[in-house]
Amino acid sequence: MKLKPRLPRGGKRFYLLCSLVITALLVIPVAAVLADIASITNQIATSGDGTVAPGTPGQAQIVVLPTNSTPSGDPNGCDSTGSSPATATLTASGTNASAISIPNPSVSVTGCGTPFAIPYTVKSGAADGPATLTVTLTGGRTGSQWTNNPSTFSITVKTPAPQDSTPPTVTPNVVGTLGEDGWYTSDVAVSWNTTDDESPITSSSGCDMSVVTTDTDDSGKTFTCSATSAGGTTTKSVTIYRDAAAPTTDPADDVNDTTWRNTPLEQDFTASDPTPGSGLANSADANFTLQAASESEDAQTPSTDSKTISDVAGNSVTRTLSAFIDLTNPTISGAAAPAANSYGWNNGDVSVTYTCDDALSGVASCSSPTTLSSDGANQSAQGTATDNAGNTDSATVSDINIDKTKPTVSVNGFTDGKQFTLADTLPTATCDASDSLSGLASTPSPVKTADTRTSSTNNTGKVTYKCEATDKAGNTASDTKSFYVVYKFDGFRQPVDNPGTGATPVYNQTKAGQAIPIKFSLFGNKGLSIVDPNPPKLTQVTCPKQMSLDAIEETSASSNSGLTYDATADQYNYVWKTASTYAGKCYMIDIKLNDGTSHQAYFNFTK
Ligand SMILES: [Ca+2]
Ligand SMILES: [Ca+2]
Ligand SMILES: [Ca+2]
Ligand SMILES: [Ca+2]
Repeated sequence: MKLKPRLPRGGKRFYLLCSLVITALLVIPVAAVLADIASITNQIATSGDGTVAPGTPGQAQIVVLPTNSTPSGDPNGCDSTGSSPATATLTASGTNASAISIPNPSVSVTGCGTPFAIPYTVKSGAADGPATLTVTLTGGRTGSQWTNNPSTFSITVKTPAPQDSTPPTVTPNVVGTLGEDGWYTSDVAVSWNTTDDESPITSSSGCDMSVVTTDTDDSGKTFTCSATSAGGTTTKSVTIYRDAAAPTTDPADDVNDTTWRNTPLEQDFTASDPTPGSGLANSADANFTLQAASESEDAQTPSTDSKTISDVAGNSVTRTLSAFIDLTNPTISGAAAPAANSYGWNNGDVSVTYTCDDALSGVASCSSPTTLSSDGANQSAQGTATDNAGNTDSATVSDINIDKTKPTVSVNGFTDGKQFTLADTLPTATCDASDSLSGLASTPSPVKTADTRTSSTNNTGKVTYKCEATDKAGNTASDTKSFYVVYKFDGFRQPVDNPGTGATPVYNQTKAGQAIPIKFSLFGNKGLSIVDPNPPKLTQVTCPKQMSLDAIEETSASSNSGLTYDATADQYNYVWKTASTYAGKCYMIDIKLNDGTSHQAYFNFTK
C-alpha cells in the first residue's frame, strides 16, 4: 500500500522505558501542505509526541527540509546554511510546563535534511499532566519564510501503570510533495509515532526518522517500525514511491528553425522516463512527431507545434518545434519609362523597372531594370521576384512599341534642280511619304518654302517645295526640292552655230577683228538688262587639234559692241567686236542671262 500523509494529532500519553528512546511523531500541519504544495517553504518536521514517565529523558527530533518551490520572497532551496545558520529553540508550555527541564534549549542549524535533536528531561516526581513543547526556528537566509514555524508537539507526564494488556500504537508520518498516483516528486521524510497509554514503550526498532532523497522504481522503498511495551509489540510498514525527474526526449531540446521556408518542418522524437522512476503516463508518447506546416502569423512569430510528456508521478517536459513558414508568393509589378505617346509608341529606348514586395519573409531578389532598344511593335519584358522563403512570382510588361526610324519622304512632281521655261506648264508638287513601322501620323502636304520669281521683272527664278513627314512615334523627316523657271531659249541663231553634242564643241571660224552678230530669242521682249555681266565673259581656250569648224556666214557692219532687240524677228542681237590679236586663237563666249542660265559658243579666229 502507498501511505498518505497524516494530520497532526494531539499529545499522546506514553511511558519512556529507555532514557535514549526517541519518540517520533511528526507534528507538522500536513493538511496545509496538501492544500497548497507550492506554499511549503523550508518546512520544519519535528517529532516527540508521546507519553513520558517522570524522571526520564526525552528528545525533540527536528529536521529542516529544503523546498524546490519559491513563493514570493522566500529564497529557493535550503534556508539554513553554514553562512546563514538558523537557530532552533525548544520551549515548554501548558499545564505541566514546570515538569519539563531543557538544559540547552537552542541549537544552531546549518543544513537541511539531517535530523537533529534537542534533549529535555521530565523531572522526577513531576505530577501527571500534559505539556506542550514548541520548536521555534529563527534566523537563516534573508527572507526565509519557515513553514510550520513554530512547530509543536505534546507530551503527557504519566506515572506508569502497574499492568498493560495492549501493545503500543505505531503510526507513520510522511512529509513530502505528493504527485500523481501515490508518487512523491520531492524528498520525503518518514517518521513514526509510537504511543501506549498503559505502559511505557520499552524498546523500538526502525522508528528513527528517515529521508528518501533518490528516485525509486515501482517497488518503492519500504520502512518498518516496531515498538514494544508491556502490552506487546506492534510492527507497521510504509512504502514510499519517489520520482522527481521529468521524462527526457531525443532530440533533447526544442527545435527552432529561424530560416524562412515554404515547406512544413517535421521532427520525430522519442521519449522515456529515467530509471528508476514511475515511467511514462502514456506509453504512446514514446514516439511522437512535431510538425509546423501553417504559414507564420508575421515575421516575428514562427509557426509552432508542441507536446507535453508526463510521467506517472506527474512530472512533465514540453517539447516545442518552431519554424518560419511563408507560403505566399511575393508581389512584383513592372513599369515602362518613358511613357508611350498618345499613339502608344516610343521613339527611343524604353526602360522597364520592377517593384517587388513581400509582407512576410521579405524580398530576397527583384529583377534589375531591363532596357529595350530595338525597333519593333508589341515588345515585352519580364521580371521575377523571389522572397526569402524561395517563393517566386513574375510580371510581364507588354505592348511596348519602339520606332526610332524616320519615315521616308520625298517631294514629287519634278526632279530637283529641273528647269522649266516661261513657256512651260509648271509642275504641281506632291509629297510621297511612308513609314513601315509605326506608320505616318498624318499625310504630309507640300509647302512652298521659297520663290525668287517674286523679285524678278521677268518672272524667272527658283521655286522650292518642302515635304515633312512625322511618324506615330514622333520621328520626323523632310525633303526639299527646287525647280527653276527660265527664259525659253532655243539656242544661238545664225550665223553662230551652237556647240552641238559632239565630243568637242563646234567652233565658229572667222577672221580676227570682225564684228560678230550673236543672235538668240527669248520669245518676247524681256528688255535689255537680261545679260549679266555685260559685256559677256570671254575666255581664251586651247584650240583642239581637230576642230569641227563652221564658218561665220555673216558679219556685222557695226563696229559697236552691244545688245539690241529686234521685235520683227523677236530676237536679240549682241554684236561682238573682236580684236585682230585673236588671230590664230580660240575663244569661248559665255552669255549669262539674268534668269541664272548661261549659254556658250566657241570661236576660232584666222588672220
Ligand atoms: Ca498498551
Ligand atoms: Ca520520472
Ligand atoms: Ca512571401
Ligand atoms: Ca518610323
